[in-house]
Amino acid sequence: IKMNDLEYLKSVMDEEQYEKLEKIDNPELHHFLAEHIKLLKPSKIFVANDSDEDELYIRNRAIVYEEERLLKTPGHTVHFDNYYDQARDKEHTYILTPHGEKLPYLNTMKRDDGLKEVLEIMDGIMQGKELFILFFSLGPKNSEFMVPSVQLTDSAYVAHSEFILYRKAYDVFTQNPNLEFFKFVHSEGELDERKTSKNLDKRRIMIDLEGNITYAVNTQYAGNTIGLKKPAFRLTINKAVKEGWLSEHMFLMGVNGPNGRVTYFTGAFPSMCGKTSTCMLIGERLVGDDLSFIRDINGEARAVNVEYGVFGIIQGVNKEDDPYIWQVLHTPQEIIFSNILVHEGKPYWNDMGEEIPCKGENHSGKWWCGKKDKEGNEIPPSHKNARFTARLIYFPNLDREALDSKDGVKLSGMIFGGRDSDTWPPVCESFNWQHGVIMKGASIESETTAATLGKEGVRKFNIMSILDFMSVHLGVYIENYLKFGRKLKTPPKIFAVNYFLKDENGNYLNSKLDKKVWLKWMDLRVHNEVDAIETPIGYIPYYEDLARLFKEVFNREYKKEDYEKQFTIRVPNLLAKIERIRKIYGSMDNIPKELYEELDAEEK
Ligand code: SPV
Ligand code: MN
Repeated sequence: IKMNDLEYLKSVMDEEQYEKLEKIDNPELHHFLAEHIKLLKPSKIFVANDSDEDELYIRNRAIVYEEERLLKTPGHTVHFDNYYDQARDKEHTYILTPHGEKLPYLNTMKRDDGLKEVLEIMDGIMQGKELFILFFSLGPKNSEFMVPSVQLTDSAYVAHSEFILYRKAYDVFTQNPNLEFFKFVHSEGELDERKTSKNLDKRRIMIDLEGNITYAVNTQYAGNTIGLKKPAFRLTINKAVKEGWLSEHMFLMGVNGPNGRVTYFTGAFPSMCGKTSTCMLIGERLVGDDLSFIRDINGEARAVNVEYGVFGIIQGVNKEDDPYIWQVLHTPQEIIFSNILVHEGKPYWNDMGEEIPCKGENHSGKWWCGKKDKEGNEIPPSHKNARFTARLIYFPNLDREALDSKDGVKLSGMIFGGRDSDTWPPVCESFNWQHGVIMKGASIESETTAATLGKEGVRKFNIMSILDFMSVHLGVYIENYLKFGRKLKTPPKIFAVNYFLKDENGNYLNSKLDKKVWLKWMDLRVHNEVDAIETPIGYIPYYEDLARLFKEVFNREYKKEDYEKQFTIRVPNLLAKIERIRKIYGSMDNIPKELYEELDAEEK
């Protein structure tokens, strides 16, 4: 007998779970679920609505299935990923294109081949497991920004993380018949005795732009598996380009100005180049630390945080430099620590500014000081990419109103940063939108750090710090940016910052906190409250303004000789950079002519 999708769902689910699906009038959803349940073959199915009860059920499942363990502080848990599964797997992440077209800098595969490969791996993969069906929204609910999403996963840890990181949206599905939505399918696959994914050779992340669906399999690391985070990001970049808005790898923050004025900025930085430390600056307002949607609403650029929580790097978080994160990590709230060291129920991580015990359990299993891995490398207390997962509402610096605003906040400035020891000044404002998009955003180069494999200090091209997640042709992406700015009455001002300039002896020219002064200067520029020096690369600050700001912010003297070293326009290095960028884009077709015009003008 041929059953329709709802009849099929009813036949494989408990009554109570089925009823939650029946309340949603959406044949496409029912079909998607039926097809994937037939494929994945879970032994049990749980559908979560927005109730506290269902959320608690998921949290408890993570403990029952031993994907998380309780720590001493109430609400705190720890999760471990496989030792070789603790960062994004770029090599096995594919953008599926109709005919396997190669796109510059993208890892692509022919759609049919990619789907066949991943669906074969996933066939029957949830036998003996419980499938969780979850509903969330990217961006504020019932707003112009909202992208409703459904996640399927057999990992209670992934499900739990999503309840911390996103806005629950089962109600959006019940209230809106035939809602369009994004689909994320994940299976952690077979687990080993430590409850970490075992078959890493069959780890795949497939991004199907045509179906607005992503698959992740045989991995637990959140950057691969949390559908709403980086898998979704590839889909939203594609959607934004098609619809004429921006989906960006950017923090969103408010800068406090005179007389209670708040000015909002987004910022894009490659990892370990100051993104989190900028949006968490003491005395300013946090809205989001990773992903922003930016839309044109009545001719104004408006921005929202896509997420509702933080999946942040924990290495180096200490009481003095990161008071807000430190406070969050030391209060009894729901927090998942991942790939850190646990000893007697307490979490420890590298460079936390406290004594770390020489034993415990960490991302490598049972751990002791001096332990080496298979490759002979000494294993530190925590993985360099160890993380915490926490709700934004617990951050004392959160701008809650901005986070919940359905119209987002008015975006006045965009900041692009990178790690650059010898070329860019610490802060520089572009002449206009086009100049900023091309010469600041599309020309980002950043030097590799010890955090990634390979040689340190090698410049790497990273357009808008988004290259790892790019899902469309770079020319199309740039074109969309240029068009977006033309629609705005007053486009946001675009700035480039560089916190990493060095002198001839290799010493940094700036201290870690100087960025606060650059931010205050950018705020004044947005409001036309200071003049600036016009240079061939854009506007730079006058010494007197910075000296005044250093005094105001830190009560510190800013030496003229330091200013001169930092803000010298390094002509030969800048010319060399223009040549490198021209070469990079020269190897691609269909790059907007404006890009070459800007490069030529600056060179001249
Ligand atoms: C990043 O690497 O940019 C992150 C962490 O935000 S991940 O979720 O792994 O992408
Ligand atoms: Mn990120």
